[in-house]
Amino acid sequence: MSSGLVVLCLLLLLTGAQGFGILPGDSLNHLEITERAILDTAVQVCHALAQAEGTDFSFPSQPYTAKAVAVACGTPKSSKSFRQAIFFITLMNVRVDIRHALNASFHFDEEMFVQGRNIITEGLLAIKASIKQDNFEAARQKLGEICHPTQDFYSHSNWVELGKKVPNANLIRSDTSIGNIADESRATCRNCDGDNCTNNILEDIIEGQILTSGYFGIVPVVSTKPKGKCSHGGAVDQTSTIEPKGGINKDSFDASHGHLHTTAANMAIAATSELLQNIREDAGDRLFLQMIGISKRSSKALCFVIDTTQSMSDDIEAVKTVTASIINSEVGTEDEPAVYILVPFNDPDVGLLVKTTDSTVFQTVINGLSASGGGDEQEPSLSGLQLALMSAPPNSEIFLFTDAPAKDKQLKSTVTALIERTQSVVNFMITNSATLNRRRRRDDRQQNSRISASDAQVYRDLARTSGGLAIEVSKSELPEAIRIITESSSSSLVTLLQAARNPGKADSFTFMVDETVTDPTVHITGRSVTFTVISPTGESQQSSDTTGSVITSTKSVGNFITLRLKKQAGRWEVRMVSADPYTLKVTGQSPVDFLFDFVEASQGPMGGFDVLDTRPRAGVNSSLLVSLTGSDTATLTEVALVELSGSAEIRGVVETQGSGNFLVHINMIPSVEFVVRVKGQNVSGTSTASEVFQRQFPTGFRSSNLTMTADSNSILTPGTPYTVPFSVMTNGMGGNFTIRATNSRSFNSTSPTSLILEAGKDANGTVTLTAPRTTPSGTDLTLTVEAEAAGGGDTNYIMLRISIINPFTDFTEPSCELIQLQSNCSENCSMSMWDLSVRVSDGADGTGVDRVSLKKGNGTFDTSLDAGNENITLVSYRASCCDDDMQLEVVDRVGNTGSCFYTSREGSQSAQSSSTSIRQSLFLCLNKMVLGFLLTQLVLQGNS
Ligand SMILES: *[C@@H]1O[C@H](CO)[C@@H](O)[C@H](O)[C@H]1NC(C)=O
Ligand SMILES: *[C@@H]1O[C@H](CO)[C@@H](O)[C@H](O)[C@H]1NC(C)=O
Ligand SMILES: *[C@@H]1O[C@H](CO)[C@@H](O)[C@H](O)[C@H]1NC(C)=O
Ligand SMILES: *[C@@H]1O[C@H](CO)[C@@H](O)[C@H](O)[C@H]1NC(C)=O
Ligand SMILES: *[C@@H]1O[C@H](CO)[C@@H](O)[C@H](O)[C@H]1NC(C)=O
Ligand SMILES: [Ca+2]
Ligand SMILES: [Ca+2]
Repeated sequence: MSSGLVVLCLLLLLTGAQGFGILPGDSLNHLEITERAILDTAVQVCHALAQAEGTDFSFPSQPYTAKAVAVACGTPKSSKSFRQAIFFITLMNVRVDIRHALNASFHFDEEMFVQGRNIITEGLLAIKASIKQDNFEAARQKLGEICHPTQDFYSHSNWVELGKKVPNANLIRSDTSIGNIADESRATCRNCDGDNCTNNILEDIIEGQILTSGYFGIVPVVSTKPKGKCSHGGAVDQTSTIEPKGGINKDSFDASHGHLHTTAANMAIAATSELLQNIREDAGDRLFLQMIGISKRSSKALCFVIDTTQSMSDDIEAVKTVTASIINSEVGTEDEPAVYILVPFNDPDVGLLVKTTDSTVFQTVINGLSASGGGDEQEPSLSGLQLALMSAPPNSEIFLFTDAPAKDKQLKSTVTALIERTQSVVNFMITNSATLNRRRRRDDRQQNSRISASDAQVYRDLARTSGGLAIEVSKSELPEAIRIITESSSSSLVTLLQAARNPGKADSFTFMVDETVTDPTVHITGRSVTFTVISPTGESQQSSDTTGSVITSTKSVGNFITLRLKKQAGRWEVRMVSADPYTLKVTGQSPVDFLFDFVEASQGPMGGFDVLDTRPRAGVNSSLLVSLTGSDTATLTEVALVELSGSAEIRGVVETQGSGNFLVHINMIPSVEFVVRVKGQNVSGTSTASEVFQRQFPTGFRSSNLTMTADSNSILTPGTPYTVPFSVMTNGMGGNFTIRATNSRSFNSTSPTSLILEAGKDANGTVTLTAPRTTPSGTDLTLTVEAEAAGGGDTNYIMLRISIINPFTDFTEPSCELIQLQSNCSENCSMSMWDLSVRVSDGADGTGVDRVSLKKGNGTFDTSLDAGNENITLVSYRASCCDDDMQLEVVDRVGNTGSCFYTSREGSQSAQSSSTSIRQSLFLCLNKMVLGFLLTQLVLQGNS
């Protein structure tokens, strides 16, 4: 560990258990570099937006935090989704060190400049395409991936040693020169002077401004490093033991070029910010902010999965009414869903799925629903739910309406896996169930219930795993039930406790309500339940008490009871008595919450931790990376994995990582379904009083004896078969395992249907799928591959997010052609004007000009389409001679962005100041016409 925190690269992971984190010292790692760049850029964008909208903006104090930035942006409730986006992007960044450890292109090692840049520019176009289709999760994944090489460039190449003061803007463009790259045969380094590597890059390389980077290898094979080339350096890099010895990386303070660590890290932050700005310019401010989790709307989706068979007409009417009321109360607020999703299902048809951000469109679609058909008394409800889970963003809230048993119960384990992976909450609104309170049965128009107790159990199990509720009511009670359950849905809803008992038994449950929690509410589902609620001061109220001071309101409908508690901080208790199965869920509103992922020590040569896309391994140790949200002062004190249906728990050891992150080591993952419960201290800013808080993650998790891995390029090209090789291994009993591959778009796919596993040995398979040629670029796809032991005892799965991107043929930004520039500027600039006209086109093979905007200059700016050729945009500009510079931003339809610079100044003044500003401007594309114009000026000046 003495080597400190390794930065920007592979060595990050080589120090062992501290794969990512913050050790003493000021070295910066990929996580911090990425987070700082995102925070900085968010502040800039929110500031620009506020200026454009004429609203106030107060800069948060430094160092920025997700919470403070969300507040400054005027969207305090986005604090959690912003943190979540940063968490995900940084983890996808760090993953590159594990998944692509030895692929030099991802790290700009071995002079792989062209290959490294291709990863960045192709990734950029994929991100832009995904954002255009509102696929923010896919965009974040790719962003994490390309941030990695973007940052490594400054640590692994000699850019900093060449004396550069700004990032290499050509790394986010595809048609320019990256720089003067050293020939393969050219020597670039000499031996270090012992441990002192400050002077090992050859003088002619520095003087000639020639770009090189270090070679890296974990085995000492001479052939991996051409003669005379620099090495990466450090204990693990075996090429650095071969002449020229030593290295040039700036990953940390004690790296070979550690004296330049801070410069390299700051340059990496600036370069990451430029990358983000480039995405912003294409996406626009609002969509860009939404991609990083900042929105004036909730980050959540509102998703309805509705049975539309004959018997459902009352339920559908109830859904229409409630949709209208949700939309009326939430539109324009921070609780308004980011997206609305509808999945109708009939028998046998499931879908079509409707996904829209427009509440009016959604209401119209819902109003258009009608009930008909359905054939027999069972419906494919789990197929509908499966489609919703695969298509909705993670952390969605889903409501499923049905009055029939699932016809497709075989999908239960697939749906359970999807719930775990997407951490979505599913509430089942079931009418016509046999477990209804019999007294109410008379209200029903349909006398014969179709859903038996065991049929309902499928829905109850899925609701419980998701942290949702299975509400069983009569058709006439449905509107009331929906109203109660949607009332408490809000973007700041937190879960304090959740438990289930099946079979029912008397049990007592305690939970902490902290100062930040408002509206503490208990939700109970079950039949013939009695309970006592005891407040922190010892007051109690029983279910039979109609008055009392502890419960402020009770609402009961069907099998569902909601109790609002008075606001009192401290330790509460609920004592439950019932012989029937029941569930208990305690929620509140609070900004303070947590996120987490299971992480696993990588088996690869580089060690480190990677986020699991699968269930964690049963019976062995494991780790969680936990991130607290909504508070800059809270700390985590306890993490426990608690059996969902019992009270046994396993506590972890918490290790602080900084930035609100904590690594938690668990000795043994439970072998039954469990939930993750945390406790912490919330130190409030205004007083010294500490507050203990408790939160629980809604999702129930399971472990597995199966391990699954799958890897593939995360970009799929339509019309071309896409293969995903995967492997499965069991640590339990071998045998014949069922394999299922499912994708969210029902694309044709092939995969083995079973694999024979021997204990401890892996078996391999491949999923091959093809997207139709016409699939739009930016479409997302989720693919789940499941393996299930005979008899369904043990299941594991892996879920991959794939972006569908059409092969780009357009890698060039639009160009500007100056038609005329007139400047009759006199001594007194305010008395005179200059004007110009420019023709902007994207070339014969281009996708066309998407937009042209004025980036600099306060003159009159106009654009029009050329009457003779729609692919040409004409620009006219007229400004005062006092405002003598203007800059255009030109963007094509796939997001290639360039800019064109013009000035009214003449002679030496013009040429000099223009070229300086071009060199310094980060996104300036020096297009050929402008260059021509300036060169003309230079030549003119030289002649005179
Ligand atoms: C390393 O070498 C440089 C130049 O060769 C010298 O200026 C510097 O003092 C040396 N550093 C150490 C720690 O010896
Ligand atoms: C894993 O295997 C062990 C031993 O074979 C067994 O006891 C345990 O139940 C299995 N766990 C799961 C989740 O199947
Ligand atoms: C494995 O099970 C599948 C179906 O469950 C069956 O089709 C296949 O033949 C079995 N394989 C072997 C080798 O028994
Ligand atoms: C899927 O495969 C079937 C048969 O191989 C073919 O008829 C169908 O057109 C394919 N569908 C798509 C969307 O490619
Ligand atoms: C499965 O694939 C992995 C990696 O691709 C390989 O190491 C392993 O030997 C393969 N196993 C079998 C049984 O083919
Ligand atoms: Ca049916
Ligand atoms: Ca173009």
